[in-house]
Amino acid sequence: MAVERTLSIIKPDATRRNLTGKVNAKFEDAGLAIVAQKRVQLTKAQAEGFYAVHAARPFFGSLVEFMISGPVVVQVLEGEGAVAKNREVMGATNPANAAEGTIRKEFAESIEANSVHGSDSAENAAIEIAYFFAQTEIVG
Ligand code: RTP
Ligand code: MG
Repeated sequence: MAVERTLSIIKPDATRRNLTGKVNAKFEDAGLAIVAQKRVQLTKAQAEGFYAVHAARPFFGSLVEFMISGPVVVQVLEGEGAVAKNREVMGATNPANAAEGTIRKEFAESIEANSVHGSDSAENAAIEIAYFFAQTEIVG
């Protein structure tokens, strides 16, 4: 499998509880390297733009408000099959359905406040990485 990059976001419920290091340990233990990382307060426009694909969903407004409720850590993860591997480490969207040992099983508070985001395809990963990072900020 090829080396890939994926976009990860540590969400406000996790930064609020000082879980950035514990989440990062899960990624690194799984063989994902953190090749770019920054802590930012998203604006409403940035959050709406990032989640534009979900604009018609009933949870969109609530999701945007949640994502701007505190700082997030945006990061680029790199490794063999990074997109799928990251989603495996994250666990199911709803923590009630997440497997043992996954980030969402251990840390998520709810289906919305579920601690992490991860790109769902290599194509979307490239778009999402470019949304937050300049190429010069990614050091593999
Ligand atoms: P993500 O995009 O954050 O990695 O999560 P995902 O693919 O597992 O979930 P997705 O379906 O893309 O939904 C994006 C985020 O919206 C929130 N959500 N709330 N209230 C609800 O029913 C609901 N469903 C989804 C979650 O924060 C989810 O991660
Ligand atoms: Mg998604």
